[in-house]
Amino acid sequence: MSADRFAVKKEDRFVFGIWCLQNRGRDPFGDQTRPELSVTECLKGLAQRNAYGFEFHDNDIVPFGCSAAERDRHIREIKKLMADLNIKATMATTNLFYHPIFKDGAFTSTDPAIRAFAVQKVMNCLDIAHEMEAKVFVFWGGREGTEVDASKDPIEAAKWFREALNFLCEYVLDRDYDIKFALEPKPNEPRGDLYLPTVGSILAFIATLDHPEMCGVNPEVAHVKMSGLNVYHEFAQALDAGKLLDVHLNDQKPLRFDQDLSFASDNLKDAFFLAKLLEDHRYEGTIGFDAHPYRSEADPWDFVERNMRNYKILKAKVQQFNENKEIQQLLAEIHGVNPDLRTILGRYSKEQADKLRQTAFDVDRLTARRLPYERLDQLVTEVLLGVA
Ligand code: GLT
Ligand code: MN
Repeated sequence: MSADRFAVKKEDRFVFGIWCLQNRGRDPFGDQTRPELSVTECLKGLAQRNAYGFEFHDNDIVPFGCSAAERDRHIREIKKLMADLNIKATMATTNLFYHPIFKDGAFTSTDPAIRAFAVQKVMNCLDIAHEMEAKVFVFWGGREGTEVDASKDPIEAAKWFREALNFLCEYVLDRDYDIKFALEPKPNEPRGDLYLPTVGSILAFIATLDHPEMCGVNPEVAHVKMSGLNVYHEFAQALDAGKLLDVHLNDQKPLRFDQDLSFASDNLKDAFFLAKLLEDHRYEGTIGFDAHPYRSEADPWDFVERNMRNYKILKAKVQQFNENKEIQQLLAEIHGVNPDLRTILGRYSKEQADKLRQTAFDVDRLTARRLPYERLDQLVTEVLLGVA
């Protein structure tokens, strides 16, 4: 038997949103094209393929409005299945976007009763997350936004959003749950404009919360590309801040409607650099995929397999990049200049400032230095195309 070097292992920590597997191929212009899988079928299929775990919304596993007894039964059954299949629930999130009650927002609805209902729904979901031992709890503000800016003041909306999150942080502390919050940015869709559209806006917002240490970011490739931003840089911003708690890998053609394509199916280079970021900096969270099989697929399994496989292939390419002699020589040349000045800006002191003032710079020489980026970039292309 020939060993597949890209065979998925538990330690790859691959997880999928249940909603991705249950996606029925419906879109705004057409009806469903395949049957919805049961949660049991989803978990069995993931376990068979060695996925580490799954992410879920409250209503993916407990129907909206069901009784307490029904809720308990669903959770009991799912926990048994998880134990039998050796598969973990790694992230939980609340569906605050599907039910029409949230048509003008959940935490940022203009109606305080709806805001309170949303917080109550999240509290119930936090209880479920705790029971399922999910440690990351995502907030994707799918309905938090506007089409009509006359309808609400964004400062007021931010205040409501903050109030809800502060309340929920206290709830987690009060219950002593081992759970952290991860906010997921998106620029638009389903609302005309969503609040908290980018990683940077979320980081700035977190700094205004009562418990910033409990909150981080869950960036998604497609959402970054919908904004026309750089995927590598956006994810890096969260990682640099120590706030990258979860990731949603997928793909997307830039500046279009939310496509939720498979990871690395649109732009290999973007995907490569994202894998490089996560591998080089030893990101420790799970590798989550949030995408949909093409509408033309009869079931999600080729989709599941290719997402995990693409990550593993790109991870191998990252290693190849890091071990490529010519690439490393070029990088050493680019970064190896003026070693004696490397720490001059280190930490400010009067002496350091004097030293800097007295340093003479050869502007012409610095300007003229060689930056072999055409060659460097070509080598990336050759690594990716398998000819390096
Ligand atoms: C929804 C959305 C995703 C979010 C999920 C969490 S659900 O499908 O498109 O980006 O991560 O609520
Ligand atoms: Mn997502």
